[in-house]
Amino acid sequence: MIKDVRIYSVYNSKGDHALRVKIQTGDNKFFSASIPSGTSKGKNEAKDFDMKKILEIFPKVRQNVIGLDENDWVTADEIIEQTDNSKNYNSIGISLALGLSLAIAKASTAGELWKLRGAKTTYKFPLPLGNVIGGGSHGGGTAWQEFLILPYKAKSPMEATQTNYEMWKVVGEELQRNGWLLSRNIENAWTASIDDLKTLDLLSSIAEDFNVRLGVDFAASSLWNGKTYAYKPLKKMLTPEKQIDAIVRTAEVYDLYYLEDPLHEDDFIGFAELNKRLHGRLIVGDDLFCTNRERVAKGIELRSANAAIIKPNQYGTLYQVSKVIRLMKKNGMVPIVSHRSGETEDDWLSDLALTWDSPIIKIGNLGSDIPKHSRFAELWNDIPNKRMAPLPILETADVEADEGKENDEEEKDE
Ligand code: 2PG
Ligand code: MG
Repeated sequence: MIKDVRIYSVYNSKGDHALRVKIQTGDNKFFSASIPSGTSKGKNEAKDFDMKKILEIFPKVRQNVIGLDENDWVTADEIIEQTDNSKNYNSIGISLALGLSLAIAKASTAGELWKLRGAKTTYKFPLPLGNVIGGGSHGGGTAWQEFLILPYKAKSPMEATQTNYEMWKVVGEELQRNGWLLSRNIENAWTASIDDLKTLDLLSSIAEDFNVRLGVDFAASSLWNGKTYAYKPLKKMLTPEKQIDAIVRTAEVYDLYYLEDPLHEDDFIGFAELNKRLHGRLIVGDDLFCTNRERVAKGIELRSANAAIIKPNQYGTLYQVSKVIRLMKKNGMVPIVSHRSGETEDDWLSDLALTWDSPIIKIGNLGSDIPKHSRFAELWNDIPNKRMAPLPILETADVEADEGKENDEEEKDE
């Protein structure tokens, strides 16, 4: 039984406030969770509050949580949702709702969150998608936000982390050697004075030595002005049609495997066109979906994407997010759990990637998301039945949907 709940204002990697929630169970054990925050947020994300407001709301929420059975995390999440009783966590805010949900889920698994959905025959460790050069609203010279690498041949999480780190270092040296290096941004990605395509020229010349596939988070909503995509550094405007053509060309020329938010967050139809034209590559919705169940359902219906970013603090409690993932898997959509650009010391995202069978995890390199990389190294040691997740096979979406069924029965029906 939950005996007490406390909250703290701690820090994230941007130096801003982050919420930490700590619960005390009847046997005097403590479990806590810290919540990150984003910079380039989607407009459909759940409501979040500052600490002043959270402190005002907290006493009422605390009363409802004290006395709950920490071992029944699904019912606890339902009580948290009832306490909020609004559409988008408008009354208690997402940080408090998710912080409680995570702390309780940690308690229900004695701190081993990867066991949340029971034992699996094999645990598939996700491939880490690492950010090497950045721009857009995260800071940097490029219009596109993140230039990403995926070490698809790695045989362990440690090898994958090392590959991403080594390549990040070589990219930095090359930028320096050419006089293009500016600095590092909030995700510890290099920032440079070269444009988007020159950045891809550089990365593709290095990628082969490291066995990585390339990806980009275009974060296109930050370029969209309501009519056109504005590439300020190039003094260029692209109509939606021209943006689609440019994305297709770029994906083919540079053999991009991963394309996140290539269009603005309301263009479900444009996404569907790209998804059709770029067969065999991951077309990923982040701001497009905001992890939101209704938006994901719309994307499935319109075939807007074959993958979606899962950021729990965009949407809701673990139970709510689990339901979104189940919907995706049933429809052959790949879930990709992701950090935020303002991260904390917490490592729950790594555990969730395992419990939710996310074949890819989007996290920073060793310089920015250390706890999550270290958690994989620890769990790789502890879990006997494991392997690295293979690259999702995009041509056979039905196979992916079937694989998802293996865990569906473990969850309560809606
Ligand atoms: C993104 C993320 C994480 P933010 O756009 O994918 O890299 O950024 O947390 O700022 O939304
Ligand atoms: Mg994104």
